[in-house]
Amino acid sequence: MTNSPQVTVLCGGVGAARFLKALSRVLPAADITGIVNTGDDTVLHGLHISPDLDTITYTLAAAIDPERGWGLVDESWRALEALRRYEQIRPEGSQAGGTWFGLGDQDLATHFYRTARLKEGARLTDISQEIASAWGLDYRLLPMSDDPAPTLVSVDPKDDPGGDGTGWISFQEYFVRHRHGIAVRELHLGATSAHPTPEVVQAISSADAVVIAPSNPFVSIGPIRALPHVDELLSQRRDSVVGISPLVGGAAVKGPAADMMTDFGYRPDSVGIGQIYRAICGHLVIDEKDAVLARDVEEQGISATVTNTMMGDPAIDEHLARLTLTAAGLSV
Ligand code: FO1
Repeated sequence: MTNSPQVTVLCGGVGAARFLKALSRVLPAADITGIVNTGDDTVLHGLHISPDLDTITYTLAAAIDPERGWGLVDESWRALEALRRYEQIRPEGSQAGGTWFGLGDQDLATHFYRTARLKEGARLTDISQEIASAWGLDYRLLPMSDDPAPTLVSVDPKDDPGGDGTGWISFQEYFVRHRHGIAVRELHLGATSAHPTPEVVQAISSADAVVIAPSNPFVSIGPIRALPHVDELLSQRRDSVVGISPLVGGAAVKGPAADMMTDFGYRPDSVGIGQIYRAICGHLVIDEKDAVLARDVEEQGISATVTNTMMGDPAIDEHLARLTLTAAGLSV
């Protein structure tokens, strides 16, 4: 009997969660490692929230709310509603009791547990695995770092009237409070002064293939790449690294990726994605609706695989997972 290959996936939130699920149709979950962006992490009400880890855990456990794509299905919001009482009386300048970030009653349990374990001195790496086990998952889900690595977003201060006037806001303020509806001028990736964990270094170096999930290249994959040594490790094994484009027909399946491509001077399509990834990946999977772009992708020295990347149907998911691994040189 031959061992099944070990596959590592660089992950943001929703698109990555769907791809990990798709991969489990062709590989045992225990052979799949997700390295998950923590640049989106935030502390609210004293609670440590790791949105991408949560979205992936809940999706793989089939407990995610399918409409929202975040938080738990059949959720109730009584704690958040109760907070509104305090939000009305807090002194000017206080952030206490804010209700702009939706924390459901059951979801709070995850943040309680993570925060309490961090206070006990546990590593986010171990805690994330404990949470995954509590949800019955066999996947290995690794935060990209145990160090804080917050992504900060620079916007026009006029677009952030209640802010401190600098225009620098946290990622969640940009994404949730402003519904990612304002232009981004610049990003500051806290990951540049954080460290990848030994588990992350090992998962990138020793996997049989590395996949870059269809996630935002700047704010989901960008922080993982910004960790010291990660780009170097990926470029050393470029031929077995395959990316999946998050853009289909010039638009993101979810989130602000296409707008950010334009904000940062890239073509908002799979050719632009190829430009961003060409140093670290040898292959790009693009959607069949973008088949005409395959030649332009390949002109950048990246092989292009064209298929349906819109996940959700079991047969399509399995086909995408197989083609992705085949592009990386594996036979599954
Ligand atoms: N996304 C929203 O658009 N609105 C919310 O109120 C919100 C709350 C939230 C709570 C916990 C959690 O784990 C995720 C949550 N998200 C929410 C999703 C999340 O903030 C973003 O989708 C990601 O950071 C982008 O990848």
